Amino acid sequence: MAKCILIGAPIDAGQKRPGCLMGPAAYRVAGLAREIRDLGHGMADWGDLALPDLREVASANPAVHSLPEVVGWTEILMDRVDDALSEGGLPIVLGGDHSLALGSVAGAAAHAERAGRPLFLLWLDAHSDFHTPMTTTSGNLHGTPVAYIAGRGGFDAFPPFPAPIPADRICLYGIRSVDPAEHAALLDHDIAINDMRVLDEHGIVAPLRAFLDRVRAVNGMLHVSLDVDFLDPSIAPAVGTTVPGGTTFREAHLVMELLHESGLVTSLDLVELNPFLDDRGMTARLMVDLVGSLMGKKVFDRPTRAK
Ligand code: 4U7
Ligand code: MN
Ligand code: MN
Ligand code: MN
Repeated sequence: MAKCILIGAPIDAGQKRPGCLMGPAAYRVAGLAREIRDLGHGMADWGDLALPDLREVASANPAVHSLPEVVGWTEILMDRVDDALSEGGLPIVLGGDHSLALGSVAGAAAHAERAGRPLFLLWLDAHSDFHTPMTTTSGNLHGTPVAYIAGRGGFDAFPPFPAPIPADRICLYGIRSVDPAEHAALLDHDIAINDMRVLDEHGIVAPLRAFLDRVRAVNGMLHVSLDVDFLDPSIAPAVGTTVPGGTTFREAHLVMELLHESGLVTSLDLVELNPFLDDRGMTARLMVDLVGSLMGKKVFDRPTRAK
């Protein structure tokens, strides 16, 4: 059984549409803690983090906004996620926009390095989030974490990423929106790109199993970053960056069920939920239900028979 640690990260500085900062509250209202406890796991809620005092940091790209805020969140999240892992916990970071992954994955990477274990990253998202602060045209830093994690340049304002994750340990899964600058950079990196075309053709199980096998083979740690827009907007409307053609209810649950069976997940982000855009809490509830599946909830629990 896992010891789950909820870490609220009410951050919406990584994009421009207000509302993501209500995410942690919505997950609590939707019963995330109860869902986890009822499955028999340990559960601690560390509450919401507060933004530390801001340092003055400059950006060479005038489009970038809220840089000091995002740097501040990165520093505190890095520290807290590292702490949660060091206590033997499974940190679940409640966002907040996806810029929080700059910090959460950095914290996991710092811990993995000390533990002497390789860290892998599964990025469940409609977007590749592979911009650097120099290439983003929207200026929204929630579109940059994968580049930071992979060790790309242009992040001078940020703490150096503890141990950049080699491209072949990163798996993008579900993507269907990639900007030209991201596309060009991705061609230079050996990242597994399971876009929706790949998932349509091969199904969602085989590419995920292949990645999980690679994690298992080297006793890796696995950080999963779940962006609400991974899901089709028809079942998950509460997100500012909807892209049609996302995963269905059952596909998303199957991903979570496979992750549970693998026993490999060591940290998790739930990001981009904007409760202000939700329809009677349906997206918050769905995200809680998905975490349930990730933590072992089954449609029908078959007792394993001794052979
Ligand atoms: B998210 C975008 F232009 N690429 O950079 C950008 F399409 O965390 C979107 O995945 C980024 O939701 C989306 O602004 C970031 C855009
Ligand atoms: Mn600490
Ligand atoms: Mn994202
Ligand atoms: Mn996205």
